[in-house]
Amino acid sequence: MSLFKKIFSSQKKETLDKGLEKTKSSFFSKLGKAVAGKSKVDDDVLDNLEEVLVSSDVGVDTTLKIIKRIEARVSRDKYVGTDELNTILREEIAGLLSETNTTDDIDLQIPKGKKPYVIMVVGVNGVGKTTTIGKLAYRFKNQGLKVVLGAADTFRAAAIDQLQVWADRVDVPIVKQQMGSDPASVAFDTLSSAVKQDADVVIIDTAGRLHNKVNLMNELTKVKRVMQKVVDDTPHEVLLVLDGSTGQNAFEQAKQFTKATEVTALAITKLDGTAKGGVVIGISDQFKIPVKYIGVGEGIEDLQAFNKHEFVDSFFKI
Ligand SMILES: Nc1nc2c(ncn2[C@@H]2O[C@H](COP(=O)(O)OP(=O)(O)OP(=O)(O)O)[C@@H](O)[C@H]2O)c(=O)[nH]1
Ligand SMILES: [Mg+2]
Repeated sequence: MSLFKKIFSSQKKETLDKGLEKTKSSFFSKLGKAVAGKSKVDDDVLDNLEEVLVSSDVGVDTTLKIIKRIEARVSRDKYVGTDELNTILREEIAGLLSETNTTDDIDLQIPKGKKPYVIMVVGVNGVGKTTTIGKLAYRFKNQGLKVVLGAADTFRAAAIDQLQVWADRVDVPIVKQQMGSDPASVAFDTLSSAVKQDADVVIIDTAGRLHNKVNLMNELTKVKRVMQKVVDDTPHEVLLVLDGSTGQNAFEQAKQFTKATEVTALAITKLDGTAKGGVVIGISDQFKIPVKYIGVGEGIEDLQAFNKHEFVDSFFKI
């Protein structure tokens, strides 16, 4: 590894460590209380552990799965000390993440043959779609890819302006129309322009309001259909953005969006400043859609490609 890469990856690790700090400290202080005065993992400890996992937003189903697996180990090995609990938990969580993130690819892979590669970004309002798009554009541009943004959230004028700010910041072209115009038409224009410019990646922003779920989902379907008039197998990715700090609410949103549209990748934002980082584990397990990115701050570089090994390392590093 080059020196530059080493420095860069250690900085990245630091941001991840910092981003997960709140989740970790809350989790381990609860875990400490759960095993206080106990040397052996018994039913009491498992009950307490269950509570710790649920209250850390891992979600009930995933928690039960983890507890069952630990129970099986305890009954097999007869004596399992509470001092081993960290290691066991770490192994089980790493195992769960590997079931969904099956490869070691840690970024959306942009295949050479598909030009433009179209990523449609969806999610309810305020979760961090536009910010994530800006950070992603920066990331792809740094990889030498030509990026075009499409402002298909035409619901609010500010939404278009916000994407414009990111386009300027990253210095990539944006295709937009006026507020209130048809999102599908913006998406169509964006793809046409991207084809003309021979762009590598297109990222489409979409509106996230859910007060009329049926409308929103119909709109997404229409955007998809119209984009297919330009490039027939688009979108290549539907990236669902979830706000990690909303805990169980993020599960609910994932449920609704996956019902309505085929989601291929997840980005979980705002993990900095929240103790609810356990959602990453539960959502990855429950929806079997790979978490591809995590947001650990508001800055342009605060989007990390999700690396399951680093995540677990960082989480269990005391
Ligand atoms: N701390 C932190 N803040 C974030 C992160 N990602 C986004 N935000 C902030 O969350 C707020 C909402 O982000 P937007 O990108 O506007 O969200 P959106 O989904 O596009 O929202 P709408 O356009 O209203 O649907 C902004 O203040 C962002 O700076 C993150 O990873 N960490
Ligand atoms: Mg937005």
